Formats: sequence, C-alpha cells, structure tokens
Amino acid sequence: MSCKYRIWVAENIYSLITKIILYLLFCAMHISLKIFIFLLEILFLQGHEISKPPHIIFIYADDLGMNDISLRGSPQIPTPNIDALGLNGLVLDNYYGEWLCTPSRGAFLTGKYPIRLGLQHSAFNVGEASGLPLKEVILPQQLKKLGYQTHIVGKWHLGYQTKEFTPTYRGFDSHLGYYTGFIDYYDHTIYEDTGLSIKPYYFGLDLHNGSKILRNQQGKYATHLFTETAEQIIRHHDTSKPLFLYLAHVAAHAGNFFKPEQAPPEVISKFKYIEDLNRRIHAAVISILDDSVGTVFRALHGKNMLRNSIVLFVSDNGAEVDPKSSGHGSNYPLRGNKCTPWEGGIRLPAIVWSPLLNLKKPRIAQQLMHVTDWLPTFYRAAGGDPSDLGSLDGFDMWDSLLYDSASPRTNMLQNLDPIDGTSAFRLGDLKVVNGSTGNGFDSWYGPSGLERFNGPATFEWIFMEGSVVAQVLKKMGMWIAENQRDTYERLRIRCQQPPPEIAYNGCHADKNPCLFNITDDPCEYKNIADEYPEMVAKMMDLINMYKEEMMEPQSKPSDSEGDPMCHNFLVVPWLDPDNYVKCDFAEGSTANGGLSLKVNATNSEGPTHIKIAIHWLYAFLILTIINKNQSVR
Ligand SMILES: *[C@@H]1O[C@H](CO)[C@@H](O)[C@H](O)[C@H]1NC(C)=O
Ligand SMILES: *[C@@H]1O[C@H](CO)[C@@H](O)[C@H](O)[C@H]1NC(C)=O
Ligand SMILES: *[C@@H]1O[C@H](CO)[C@@H](O)[C@H](O)[C@H]1NC(C)=O
Ligand SMILES: *[C@@H]1O[C@H](CO)[C@@H](O)[C@H](O)[C@H]1NC(C)=O
Ligand SMILES: *[C@@H]1O[C@H](CO)[C@@H](O)[C@H](O)[C@H]1NC(C)=O
Ligand SMILES: [Ca+2]
Repeated sequence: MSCKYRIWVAENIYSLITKIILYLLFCAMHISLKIFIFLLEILFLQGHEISKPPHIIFIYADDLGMNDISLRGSPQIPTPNIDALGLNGLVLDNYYGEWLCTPSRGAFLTGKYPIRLGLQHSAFNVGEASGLPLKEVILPQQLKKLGYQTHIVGKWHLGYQTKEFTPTYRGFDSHLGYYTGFIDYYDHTIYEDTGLSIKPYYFGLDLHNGSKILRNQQGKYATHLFTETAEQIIRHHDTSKPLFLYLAHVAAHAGNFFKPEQAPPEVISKFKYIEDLNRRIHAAVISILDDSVGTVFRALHGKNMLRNSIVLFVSDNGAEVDPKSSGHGSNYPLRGNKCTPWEGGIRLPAIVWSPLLNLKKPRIAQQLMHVTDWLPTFYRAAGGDPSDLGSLDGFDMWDSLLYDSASPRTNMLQNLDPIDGTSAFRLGDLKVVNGSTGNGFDSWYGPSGLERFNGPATFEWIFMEGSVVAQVLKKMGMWIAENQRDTYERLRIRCQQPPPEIAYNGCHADKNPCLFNITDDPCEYKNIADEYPEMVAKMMDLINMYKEEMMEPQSKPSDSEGDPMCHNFLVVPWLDPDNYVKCDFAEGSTANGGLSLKVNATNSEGPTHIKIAIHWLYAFLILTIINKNQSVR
C-alpha cells in the first residue's frame, strides 16, 4: 500500500474536491495503519531479539552411537545435560548422518551428498592429498554473508595439503583443533595406519591454533581444551553479531590404538558398575562430553545469548563396536557398525534446542532428516533464502521443525561407494541395501546397556548428580519437560520379531539387494525384497541415476612427503610453500602440481632404514616427555 493517488485527472471542480477528500482520507488511513503497526511492534516485539539472526551452536560428537547416551538407550551411561536439552527441545527420531567422519562432515558443511564431493569411499588419512573441493562455498562462508562470526573448535578432517584447505581459509574466523581423523586425548598426536608398505604408520602432533602449531597444551585433556576454548569464544563474543560455533569434539572416537580412549581416573571410577573396563572408559569419555554440553550452555546463559540461540547436539556417524578397532560403543538394538549402511551406522542421536521453536512441551520429531539438511535449514533460520545456495541435496527443514509439518525430504541416498560396491537408498518407509555391507559387521552388537539394570532409564537416576542444563533452564523459567518417564519410554528403539539369528540369514546383499520397512522394522530383521520386487528395481534405478552424477572418489594413499616425520613430527600442510621440504624418505609423491618431487628412497645419502630408526627413536623420546604430564589411569 502506498500513498500515491492520481488526483489530477478530474472532469470538474466537484469531482476534484471529492478526489482531494478521498486522497486525504486514504493517506490518513495509511499513516495511522503504519503508526498502529509500529506501536504493535513496540508493544510485543521489544525485548525479543526476533529480527536478529540466531546464534547457532553446533556440538558434534564423534562416533557416538544411539545406545551411548541415556536419552536414547539404556541407563548405562547417564548424560543429564544432553538429556535435559532433548527433554526440553526436539529430539530428531529419524535423523541420518553418513557412515563415516569425512563424508559426514563434508555433507554437513556443503549440503551435498558425498558422491558429489569425491568423499564416498573413505575418510582422509594423515598426509593424504585429498580435500573438500575448494570450489565449494561452505556453511561458514554462507553464514558470513548474513553477518555471522564463525568459529570451529576441534576436528576438521576435510583435508590440509595446503593452507587453503584448512578451516581458517574456508570461512572460519578461528580454529583451535586438529586436521586429521583423531588425536590422543592427552598428547594430541596421531599415530595412523597408512597402508603403505615401507612406512605403514605416520605419527605426529596435530594441534593447531589457526595456522600455528599449538605446543603448550600437551597433557591437557582434549575435551576440556575444546570446551574451554568454546567458553572463551562465547565470553568474548560481540553479541551484536550472530555467532556460529562448530564444536567438533574428539569424544567418543578412539585415539591412537595403543592408548585408544582415555579419561581422568576419577571419572572412570564413577562407572564401576560397568564390568568391561574399556566400556567403562568409554562411559567416562561420554560423561565428560556431556559435561561439555552443560558448560557451553551455561556460558551462553552467562552472556545472555540463550534466548536467541539454537543449540544442537548431533553425532557424525554410528559407534565403532569392534574391539579390534578400539571400539566400545553401542548402536544396539540397531543393526551394524560405523562404516556400514545399516541403521546402526547412520541413524543417529540428534537434538535441536531453541526458544525460537516456541515449544510449549517437548517433542519427538518424526520428520526424515539428513546431515545435508543443516546448511539450508540454518541459512533459512538465519533469515536467508535457501534458494540463494544453489543446487543442494539438502532440504530446508526449518518450517517442518517449527510447525511439526511433513518433511520435505521423502528419500535419501544413504551410501554409494563404487570401490567397495556398497549402496543403500531410502524411499519413504523403505530402504534398499545392496552389495558389500562393511567388513562383515552385519549383525547386532551390544552391550545392550541393560546389564545389571532391570528396566529403562529413570529420570531420577540419570539426574542424580545434577545437570547444568536443567539448572539453567529452570532458572530461566524455560523448563518444559513433562512426563519424563514416558518420554524416555517413547525414545527407546523397539525391534520387532523375528529374532536376529533368523534375520541374519535372511539378507545376502552381496548377492541380491535387500529391502526393509524401516518404519515397521527399525532393526532391519526382515528382508522383504521378495515381496516387493518392483520397489527394489525402482530404488536400484534411482541409485544408478545418482551413479551417473558421481564424482570419482578422491581416496588415495598417503603422500610420502606428507609424513609428519618429514616435518619434525608435526602435522602441517605439507604441500604449502611455507612448509615444503624435500623429504628424505619420499617414495614418490602422489600429489599433483609443480611442488611434487619424486625422490627415490635409495637416492638419499646414507641407508634409509638407519635414518628411519633414528627418527623413531626421536619420536619415542618426544612421546616419553609428553607422557610425563599425563594423568595415569
Ligand atoms: C589461540 O590464538 C588466539 C589468537 O591468536 C589467542 O588469543 C589464544 O590465546 C590462543 N589459544 C591458545 C590456547 O594458545
Ligand atoms: C549391487 O550389488 C551388486 C553385487 O555386489 C553389484 O554387482 C552392483 O554393482 C551393485 N549395484 C549398485 C547400483 O551399487
Ligand atoms: C511399512 O510399515 C508401515 C508401518 O507399519 C506401514 O504403514 C506401511 O504400509 C509399510 N509399507 C510397506 C510397503 O509395507
Ligand atoms: C629412481 O630409480 C629408478 C630405478 O632405480 C630410476 O629408473 C629412476 O630414474 C629414479 N628416479 C629418480 C627421480 O631418481
Ligand atoms: C608439565 O607440567 C608442568 C607443570 O604443570 C609444566 O611446568 C611443564 O611445562 C609441562 N611440561 C610439558 C612438556 O608439557
Ligand atoms: Ca566419526
């Protein structure tokens, strides 16, 4: 409506006067309406930061299974802060990630399936010259367009061959953390199997503050270091600007194989009722992760940011359950392991808490959702128009979550690995699984977590030691949890018959695709492919269509010049001119570009094996010094 009216076209004086009167009336109405709206805004909107983009705090757990937190599973590992967030917010019951770290993180930051990024086969190794393609404009860059300050704390795992691949060159204002897949919880080194014949392991310190190596934190427990860093970021944040904080913890991933998961002894001893020592340590690691959620929440409260925040807690992929791979997590009763297309590998704990959701009571969100959906959803929640983001696989879920309406997502590519020959696809209730399903981890793995307990989690037991999140919510009058016992009951995943032994023999995906009705059979017991051959054919056709659009998997062996040993045992962007050194031990670089040097191992002065031995002795000494400051289990 605008105050323009054509009064000049009048046949006579009377009609002119009438028109002038009409014009004045119209303008008066227009102006008073504007004043009325303005008054309304003053009355109702003042004090609410409704027009400001919300702060987005994304807490990412690593390899945390559905049955590793009390909210979704057994009471074995009480997580009172995570639970309080879920019991007062949205628990996403049908949330899916990718099956592994690198693909999940790539999908999160780009809104695209890993097949479009070359991330569909594996996670990046130390010194591997692969990376999230530089042409992608990623989440922090998009949020910066809307005025956000952006920070990442913890794990990156999306490539670091040159500095351009590292977080602070890709839209993050700061990064304190590591570039590779995991680090030791105390000394922050990585010792990783490269699969190379001459040097089967790479070893180095991987902790950075921006582009600087962070040396003075050795002996500091990683979850504590990352939590304190997040706290500092919040404390120093200029609240006139929206904050995007991506807190990507090492917990509950295993560290180096000789000392996989670690936690302070006093925390481990809280879990004496768990008989298996390794599971007990796993519980301690998760308990400290839970504390971290409380600490971050309290920091947001302290800075008066909570009312305009979206706080999320999400896992990147399912738990590692193989003790041979240092795995003591549990996806039970879901089928399979991390690295598999089974539900246990990809259906994950996920919570959204925010006053912007206007929840009057907590909700279990049934909408189908995938890790690629966060980018358009956040962009929209921040006031942006997701259609500006170009072509994505992700959907804007904001309205569905806000109004509990149907998910715009009706299907989902869940795996398409042309090297292992694995694929899975979800269409409505149905899921097809085809090809190899991941190192034989096709069964159901415990612990169920119900050992020594006679029933489901009880609210009283889980909250026995208190919960910072609960305290803050109650203090702010924002505690809306009700019928907690009932909520816990509804959040437990229930399998149907038949028992697993029969189910196990019912599906041979390496021979013929299997089909499951996930809504009816979340534990993938009953292969119904024979009953719906036309559905199987249709879904396999859809997978094959994606195959056409696929980028070649980037996966390649670690670069011999990327060996941290060549850089004083530091994990650095080895192909960067600043760091580039001609490495004595290189068998030949796999990297492209002018910097790549091919040096024959035997060409360097002196016998190679003696040099390698000397370096290992050096590494051993460094580790010994570092370990002096560690707490002993
Ligand atoms: C990391 O770098 C920032 C900025 O240079 C500095 O303020 C901060 O204290 C550093 N953190 C650590 C743990 O050294
Ligand atoms: C399905 O699995 C079979 C057997 O492993 C394989 O030959 C075929 O290529 C797979 N199809 C797709 C689309 O992955
Ligand atoms: C899958 O299960 C749901 C829930 O029981 C049911 O409504 C739906 O009809 C089933 N779909 C098929 C194809 O069997
Ligand atoms: C490496 O060694 C092979 C055979 O020993 C030789 O043919 C080749 O030229 C050498 N490459 C370089 C870069 O010296
Ligand atoms: C070990 O800890 C002591 C005291 O906390 C500190 O002074 C020293 O610098 C640390 N040494 C190393 C190698 O981190
Ligand atoms: Ca992971």
